[in-house]
Amino acid sequence: MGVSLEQRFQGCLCGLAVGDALGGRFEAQSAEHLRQRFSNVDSLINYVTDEIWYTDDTQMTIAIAEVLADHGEILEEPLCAAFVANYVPSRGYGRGARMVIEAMEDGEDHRAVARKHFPGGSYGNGAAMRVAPVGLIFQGNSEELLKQAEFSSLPTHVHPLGIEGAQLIAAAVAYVTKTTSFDRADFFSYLLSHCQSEDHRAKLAAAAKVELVEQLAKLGNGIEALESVPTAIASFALTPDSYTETIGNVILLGGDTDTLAAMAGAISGAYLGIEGIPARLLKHLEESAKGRSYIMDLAKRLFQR
Ligand code: 8NA
Ligand code: MG
Ligand code: MG
Ligand code: MG
Repeated sequence: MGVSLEQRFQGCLCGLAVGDALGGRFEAQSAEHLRQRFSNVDSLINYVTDEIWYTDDTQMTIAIAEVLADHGEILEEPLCAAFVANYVPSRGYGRGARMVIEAMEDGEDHRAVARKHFPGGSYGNGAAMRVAPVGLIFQGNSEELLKQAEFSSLPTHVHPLGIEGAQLIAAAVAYVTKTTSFDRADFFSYLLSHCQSEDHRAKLAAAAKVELVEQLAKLGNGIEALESVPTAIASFALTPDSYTETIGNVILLGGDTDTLAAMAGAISGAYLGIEGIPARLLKHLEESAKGRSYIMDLAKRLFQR
């Protein structure tokens, strides 16, 4: 497969944004309802005929990518500043994330808010949904990859499962960015080698066994890292050669559709490159100040790093 590294960087960020924007149209709907509306993935994809707008998932990913492009690593202060600068609450943020970012905005002790709002910190998928650029930049160094993924989580997610979800998505992006011919068994053993908790290990083992679209649902479609990260990974591994199947199959699960498709889309785009995303979908991605052109350019800046 002749995909350049630069195309993979663009594929990853645009794959995330398009997945988020398409999935965002169906957030919190049920699988039953979606299955009635769309008989298959093609009908879901064909539904896109006008501009699609991304949500918090892409907005926070842009913040992380900006920090990496400027500094080459995750630094807490610039990262919090970038979260605040990119914050548009109407894009749909998790309850905890909103409180933490607003504390940052107001110069309050946001770390205390992040630790206290949920007991033990947030195990939501908010750190995982935004971590993909870390996987692109630190693809060559596992130890640094895990550390940087953790740093990118900590401002909002201090719960070990919230952090580990981010580490797994970063590892998946790193793995596929280096891969030209996808080997499913090797992919899952790589991910397991980057995973400590019994909870995520069990889910990853189940994800590795998924061979039919119908089996994805049992992995979960929720807002928690554990109920969405393994699902997104399994969807990519099921259809590595199709971006639309990878995002479409998780959107049709219902629930946290934007985040499932953002994570699955980032991995798929990093593997297939920008050419793997149908031009028709890409064309409909919002062209706002930080829309399609900005995201493409940000991917270039990251690549030059
Ligand atoms: P978060 O940190 O607020 O966590 C998300 C949710 O997970 C919380 O609201 C809780 O329900 C639950 N949760 C997390 N940790 C705990 C805990 N320790 N104990 C009990 N419950 C807990 O936000 P986040 O950034 O992790 O969330 C990411 C999600 O928020 C993504 O799906 C994203 O798309 C967004 N989101 C937005 C909307 C919206 O308003 N449009 C709806 C759902 C999700
Ligand atoms: Mg969202
Ligand atoms: Mg405020
Ligand atoms: Mg979501």
